[in-house]
Amino acid sequence: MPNDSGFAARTVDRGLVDLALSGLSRPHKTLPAKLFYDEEGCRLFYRITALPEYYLTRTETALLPEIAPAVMGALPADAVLVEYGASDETKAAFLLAGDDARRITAYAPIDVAMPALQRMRARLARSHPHLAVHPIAADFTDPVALPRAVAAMPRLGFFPGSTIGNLDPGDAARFLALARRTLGNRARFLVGVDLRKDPSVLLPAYDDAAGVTAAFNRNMLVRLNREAGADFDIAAFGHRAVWNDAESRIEMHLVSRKAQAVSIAGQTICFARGETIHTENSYKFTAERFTAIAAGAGWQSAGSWTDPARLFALFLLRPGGAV
Ligand code: AVJ
Repeated sequence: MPNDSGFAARTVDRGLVDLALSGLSRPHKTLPAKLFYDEEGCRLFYRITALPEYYLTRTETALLPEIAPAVMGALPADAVLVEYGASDETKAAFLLAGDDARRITAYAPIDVAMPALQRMRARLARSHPHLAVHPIAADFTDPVALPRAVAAMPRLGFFPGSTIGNLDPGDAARFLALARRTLGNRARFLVGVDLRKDPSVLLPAYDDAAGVTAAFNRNMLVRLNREAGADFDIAAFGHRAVWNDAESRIEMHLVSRKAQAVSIAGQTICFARGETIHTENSYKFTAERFTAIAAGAGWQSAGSWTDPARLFALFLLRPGGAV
């Protein structure tokens, strides 16, 4: 609808504007990693998972069918699989394929993107007709209420992909404690964790030769231009991946290639040449470190598995530990 000035009003997502401005007003500019995942960001992430340098998805996916019997065999009958950050059912399907898979009779995928959840439900109705699917549209770092239909069932939590590495240590501990409450006393929780390793392996995984990760990083600015009324000159920002050894994390930054000013919904943000926007942390864990964080959140280890090169690990947690 035309406004008073005669121009078509542009739809601006106020929440997104506030989120962007708050991060970009800090002395060290930041933007939250969850802003990566619009439709195009999800597409780019899928391309990342298939890159030769990005060993994470491939390694975890190879482990899942191997460990499924041990994970599923320990479950009580009539359990619900609760997946945190489930953009599709590919990984869950490995758990649902083994001999003991029928112990899982319900699946509650949690994700912020409702359209993806709906598509998933439609596919699962064909591929797993016996499974009751209860999509939950939510940010998994918020407290999640499980649907009444699954409330009485024992729960297997599933948090693959080392998405936990996106959370700062305090947030990771809080998330695990929240999941401990949501999943209850008869729970098991299977968590995928990327392991600490040589930066010569880590850095290319976050700065690939084909430039897909660079496009994924820059897409955040494309999104702000479209949805937050911003005017970023996309080509004026470079992609940089950094290994921060003291924090044990890969950082992704967008580097301003020149001194420039950007407007976001009418507010001006100035960049010096070389100044960066910190867009993501991806923490890498030792087994000891992950187990310690989990213990602090009320979980103890019920098993763990890794690939021969020790790139990636899956931890099966059960209630216990210090809390
Ligand atoms: C989806 C958070 C696990 O940190 O490896 C991939 C996201 N960022 N390449 C990761 C990501 C850059 C990914 N996680």
